[in-house]
Amino acid sequence: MKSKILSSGYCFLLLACHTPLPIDVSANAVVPSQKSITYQQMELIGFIHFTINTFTDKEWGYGDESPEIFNPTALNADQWAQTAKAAGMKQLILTAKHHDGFCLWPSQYTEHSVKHSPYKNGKGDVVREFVEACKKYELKAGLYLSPWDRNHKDYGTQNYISYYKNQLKELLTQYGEINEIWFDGANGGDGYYGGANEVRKIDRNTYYGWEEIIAYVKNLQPNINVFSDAGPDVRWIGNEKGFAGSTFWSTINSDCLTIGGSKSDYLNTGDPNGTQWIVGQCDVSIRPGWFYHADEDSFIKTPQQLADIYYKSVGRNALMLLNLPPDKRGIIHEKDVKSVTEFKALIEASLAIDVAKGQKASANNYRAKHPKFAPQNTLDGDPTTYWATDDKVFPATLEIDLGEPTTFDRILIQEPIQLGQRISEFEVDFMGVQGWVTIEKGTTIGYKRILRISQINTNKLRLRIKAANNTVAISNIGLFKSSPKEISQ
Ligand code: FUL
Repeated sequence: MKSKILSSGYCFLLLACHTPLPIDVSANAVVPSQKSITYQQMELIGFIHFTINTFTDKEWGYGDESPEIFNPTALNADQWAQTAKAAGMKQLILTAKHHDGFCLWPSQYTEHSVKHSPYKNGKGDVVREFVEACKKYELKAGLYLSPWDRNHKDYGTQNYISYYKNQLKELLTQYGEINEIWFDGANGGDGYYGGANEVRKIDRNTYYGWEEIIAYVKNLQPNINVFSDAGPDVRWIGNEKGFAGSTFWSTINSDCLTIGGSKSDYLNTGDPNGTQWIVGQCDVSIRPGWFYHADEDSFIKTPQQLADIYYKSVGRNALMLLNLPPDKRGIIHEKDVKSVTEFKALIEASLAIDVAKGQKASANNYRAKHPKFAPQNTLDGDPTTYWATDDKVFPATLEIDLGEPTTFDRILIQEPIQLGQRISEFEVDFMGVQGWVTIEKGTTIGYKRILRISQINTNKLRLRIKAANNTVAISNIGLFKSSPKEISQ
């Protein structure tokens, strides 16, 4: 009996030794919230710039435009949402109010709105139509409410701040769930201002009282994502071309940021020592302007140009926010629809077949030799599983054996960002006839990095991570051969 007990205890001990509980990879001090991860996973979202400017052929209205000018003949918010959905977008953001102050909804706080326009005899509400269309097509809805208002007589005084908050309250309480509020950085300057026709300057740091406005917004919609130059949830990328820096950290110090006054280079790269996680968003228009202008009908970005932007935004750890401005009819022009639809098809074709999937992965080290951290986890398509090394292993080397010579020119790499953003230097090699050849040297990876390399044919690929701010972890690697329709940039 005694020996039986002894031997079963021995067995248990043995088992415990063979499957030791691994010490988990420690998370960074700055990690994204689940809300930020879900936001980042949208990857591609859209902008709808539409207002009185569409009818005056301007980019910035002065604020003295008559609401009578706003007269779309065939407004169809379903067509906006349908186009966005077909293009693979997950969210749309509408300019509820641009700098000219005209409101696309019948605000009770101003007469400068759709209620004095011929549209539906003043009974229309474009914000409502927009939100309903988004719901119908299962898109998240976002709203742009310009902090600058060139129409309002009180702009520059505290009365205007109360007006602005009242408008936020209308937008965030009357239309159901709003996933994003977009605070633009342009503010102060000349305008109509209720007939004063003058220049009004404001102090960007103090005038709006952003901290209080943001708290007010979050109180109305606790799950909302607030966009601005300074976040707090989503931040501008520092240019309107749609390009994130080739080094791009989701971490940044918001103390160094001011809405309307942040350094664009800093926004464009982020900060490895940043104390906040603020998701990067790359805004860009499909046309030269943000609003529709008939004379730009032949300057619509091609599917190839849009694909290039996709690689420089989504492929660099940020989101792509593509503007599709409706025309005077109130629908997205056929040429824009064609281009964005073809762009979607192009990206889909380029990233359709992952030749690494199901192949063999090995590494110079994996944590405690435990399956939870095995290199094979990078090829399972599951973003929650990952390969991780023991602490302080540099370089950390992951090798993919493709079994036979295989052709590809796109390399997709992902970090498990729930642990933070870590990698700051990596290299990629392929097996050539005479041994390993380096084809890419890079810095950051983050949620997603897509590398465009010249086409290679090889049976082995190697990722060498040379530096990181914490233990190395990679959740996913994919190898693809791009569509011949895609012109490499
Ligand atoms: C800018 C604005 O001034 C443009 O008109 C546009 O709305 C763009 C997205 O943001 O700052």
